Amino acid sequence: MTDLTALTGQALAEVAACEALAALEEARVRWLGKKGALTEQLKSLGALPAHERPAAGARINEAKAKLQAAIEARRTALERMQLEHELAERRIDVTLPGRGEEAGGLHPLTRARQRIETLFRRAGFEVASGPEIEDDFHNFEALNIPPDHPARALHDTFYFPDGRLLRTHTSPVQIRSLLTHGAPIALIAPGRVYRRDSDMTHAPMFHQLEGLVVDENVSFAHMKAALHGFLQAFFERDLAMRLRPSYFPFTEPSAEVDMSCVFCNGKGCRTCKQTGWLEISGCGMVHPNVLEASGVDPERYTGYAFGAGIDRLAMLRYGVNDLRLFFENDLRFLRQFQAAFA
Ligand code: 2U9
Repeated sequence: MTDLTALTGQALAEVAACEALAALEEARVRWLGKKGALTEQLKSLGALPAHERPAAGARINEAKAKLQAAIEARRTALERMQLEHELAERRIDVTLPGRGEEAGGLHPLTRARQRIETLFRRAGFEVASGPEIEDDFHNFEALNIPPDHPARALHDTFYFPDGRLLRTHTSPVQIRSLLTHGAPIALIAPGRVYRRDSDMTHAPMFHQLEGLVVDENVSFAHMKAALHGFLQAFFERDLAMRLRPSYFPFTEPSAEVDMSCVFCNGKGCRTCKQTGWLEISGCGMVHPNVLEASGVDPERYTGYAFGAGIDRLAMLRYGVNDLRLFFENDLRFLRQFQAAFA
């Protein structure tokens, strides 16, 4: 066996001379690692006569423990030196003011949607949602829009190669709800919808609110009252509403919903093009074919449905004159909604 005392002395001296943590780690591996000099000593014990082995082993372990302790002590000292050095180099002025936290806010379209949901829940409606990628049946067929129907052209649909599509309205949510739960039912379906048009007043993705009530003896008068009540609650004012005859494949009879202009109270202004009225929604009695396709007996049940643009409702409530502002996420615009309105 090499002289253990001399070897230990050399190791301790090397450790004491280390000026950096990396060098200390190298020394540790050199002496105590798997192939380290002191570890090798333990391996050579086998060469000694059996009665000498326990004492020699104990001495080697003692030397290893001593060196280990010296390395730890040196590491602590080097770490402290490094910290002190860094503290001296990088001064932090703890008296400087903090950067501050800015309160976030909900997007105006989210606020409008939540407001709509609260009002309809209060009136006994459920809030339903469904997939944005739909199939032909739920988006068109079940809504009385067969493949050759001219209304398909108006929808300007985004198709996937496999024939699936981005829903052009949230009506498929109602179809799915009817198929799953049947009648009676009262729900609204707010959500994103997609159409291939984009200009000053149209975005390829916009937000729709649709509603559906199906029960025995549901009438056009129920629909009119529900829509008028909603508009007055949403805009928080006593506004007038009128219905004009219209056509949708999924409702019969169908109507366009106008409300008195919220900017001029019906007197006539730029926004309502001097008419005193704003187009806000479409509605009608659910077509018997639609009830049938959804597994509901049209002889027993009737229903009403309506559809409106959430983006348009939000523009009118918050006085926003350009739809694109909702999609640009300009903080100067969004900040104005932080606490101003519900
Ligand atoms: C089922 C049955 C009937 C939904 C309806 C409208 C009238 C309507 C437009 C308003 C502006 C869409 O956002 S918009 O472009 N919608 O006028 N939507 S009735 O009718 C349904 C829906 C589901 C089962």
